[in-house]
Amino acid sequence: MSSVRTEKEATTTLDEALKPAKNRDADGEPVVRAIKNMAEDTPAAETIDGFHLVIDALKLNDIDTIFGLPGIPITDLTRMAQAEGLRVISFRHEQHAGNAAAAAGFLTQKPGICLTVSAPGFLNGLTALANATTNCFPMILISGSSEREIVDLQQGDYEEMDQLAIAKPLCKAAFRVLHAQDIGVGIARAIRAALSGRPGGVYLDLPAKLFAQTMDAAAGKASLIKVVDAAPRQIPAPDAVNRALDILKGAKRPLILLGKGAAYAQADADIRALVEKTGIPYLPMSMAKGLLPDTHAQSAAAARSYVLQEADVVLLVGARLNWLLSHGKGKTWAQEKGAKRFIQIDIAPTEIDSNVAIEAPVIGDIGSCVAALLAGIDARWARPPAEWTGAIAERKDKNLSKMAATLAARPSPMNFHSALSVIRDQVKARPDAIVVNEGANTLDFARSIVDMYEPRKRLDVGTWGIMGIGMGFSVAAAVVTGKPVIAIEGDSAFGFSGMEVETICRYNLPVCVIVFNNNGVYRGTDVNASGTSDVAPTVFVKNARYDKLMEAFGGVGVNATTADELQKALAEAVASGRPTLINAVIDETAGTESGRITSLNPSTAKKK
Ligand code: FYN
Ligand code: ADP
Repeated sequence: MSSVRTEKEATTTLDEALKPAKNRDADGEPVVRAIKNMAEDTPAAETIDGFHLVIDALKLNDIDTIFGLPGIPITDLTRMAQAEGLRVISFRHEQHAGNAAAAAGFLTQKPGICLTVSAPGFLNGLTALANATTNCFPMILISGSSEREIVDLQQGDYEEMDQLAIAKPLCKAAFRVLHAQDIGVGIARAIRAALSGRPGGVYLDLPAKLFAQTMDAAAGKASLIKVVDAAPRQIPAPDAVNRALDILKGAKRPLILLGKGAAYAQADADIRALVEKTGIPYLPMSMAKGLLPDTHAQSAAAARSYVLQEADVVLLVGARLNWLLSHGKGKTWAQEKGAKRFIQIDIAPTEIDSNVAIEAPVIGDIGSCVAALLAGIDARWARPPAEWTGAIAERKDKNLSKMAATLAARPSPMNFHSALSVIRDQVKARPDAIVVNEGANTLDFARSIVDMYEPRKRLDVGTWGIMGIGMGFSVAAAVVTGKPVIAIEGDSAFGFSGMEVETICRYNLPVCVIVFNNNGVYRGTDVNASGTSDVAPTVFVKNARYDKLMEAFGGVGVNATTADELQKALAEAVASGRPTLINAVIDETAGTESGRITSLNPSTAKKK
């Protein structure tokens, strides 16, 4: 059976399937859908099809939103899911639907669902699935696929591809369901794999034929599984906790490093208590900003280099010693001065010693681990020496006042600092707003300039430093939280997902996109050394009006050439909740190659 025929067959049952009275079983539960054979005078035994088993299995597990893009063979699944009360957010490209699912997973601790068509749609979603896995965000990519018999014999089916095999190395787990009676198990396994242990991405392959399969409705209902305790608490071993406490107690210059795992864990009160009761200075990784307000006296963010070099004991909470932390080695950590001692809280035991020796691993979920450490901190706890906290405060104050002076300037045209100072003030006024941030310079400057005040309010390029998350993350943040979203976008970064402004307008989401327009990647001043008429590879159309894109779909577009114009437009956007795009015109000479990670760029690193 071809996938085209499958969808056609399914469509003949759609009108019937959409009748509300048949959406409930005798108990009024929205669990199974009965489809009757309309060709017969007497109704056949009540049956349920694959479409509805998928929908009901998701609903049974409290999944209320699907991000996706319809097409063969899942078009009817999107329609039926919507008819059954799921929120279906349709995108213009699967990568952004996938990014939305990943962000939703991070924000809610429920796996975000991305639904795509076969082969090309699946591949478009795969980047987001791999990125979610890399970032430890729980999501499930559900893709329709072509017929197994034809794919396996490589006979050239419509959108033929062995999707399961391709997905496997790029996610935590991958499953395929061939029979309607296994849909419940397939979805339960996908949910468990996404949420348990280190969260991540899961692929679920649903061949077209599955959707039209029918089975007895009662048996179908009985086959569904409500997942119990999908992310079980993992209590750390008492000796591991004591080992960590002993090292922490002996520290002269301790530091707590909070990562996005700590933000994901939703153990906000205990994490704050751990920091405040111990009195230890802390450094948030970018997506951990706001776990404690960035203005907190113990934040060492503005003395980053100093604390990384000088700390003698570092407690990592949901942060990996990967490239973002210079692998715990080298100049950044002044390792030549003598070994630093590391304590690491993580749910994944294999993360330990991945880059440097970890003297005290504390394995478990962050909530349980932090609570266990807290239990060992009593009134007799000796706070860190004033010499250490004082030295940090001194460096921090110096950096903060230098930054304050830079932010106060009002150059024309705007530079990154003057534009970001406006956004900083707006976020201070609306600390519940969610900031989405991508780019190179736009990312790096925004990270240190825009203070965050609440947990999980900052979504950015994450572990891979990936461009293209902007509009997908923004849509998810708005849909999942209902809060205003401020997307701070480099002009290059915005280009990866820019078409999704139509999605933002279509669902009338409270998203304000600010494009930092300096006419190119990094900046707009590169020249083509070959003498041909093409512009340099990093240069875009000069003076482009990104605001017109938003206007094209009925949103508000503003061209802001001064900080005052930007401030007014942003305040109006946040107050009104209307989809808005502000084209913030930035000096095209502003911006350095690759922002603050110039050293990773082989040629610029060599020149330095
Ligand atoms: C931080 N700083 C501040 C403040 N906050 N100064 C004043 N005021 C405030 N509020 C200081 C901080 O002490 C550092 O100075 C400096 O600003 C930068 O701090 P940041 O941003 O925290 O850290 P840094 O060194 O830039 O790098 C850390 C990083 C980060 C590697 C974790 O760069 C990062 O997340 N990079 C991701 C980059 C990425 O993915 N790019 C996308 C691809 S772009 P010093 O203490 O003096 O060092 C493709 O080209
Ligand atoms: P950052 O980029 O902010 O440094 P990372 O993504 O590198 O953060 O690290 C997040 C870490 O948090 C991962 O090693 C992951 O295993 C861990 N983690 C995620 N959720 C939990 C949790 N609930 N409990 C314990 N560890 C967690």
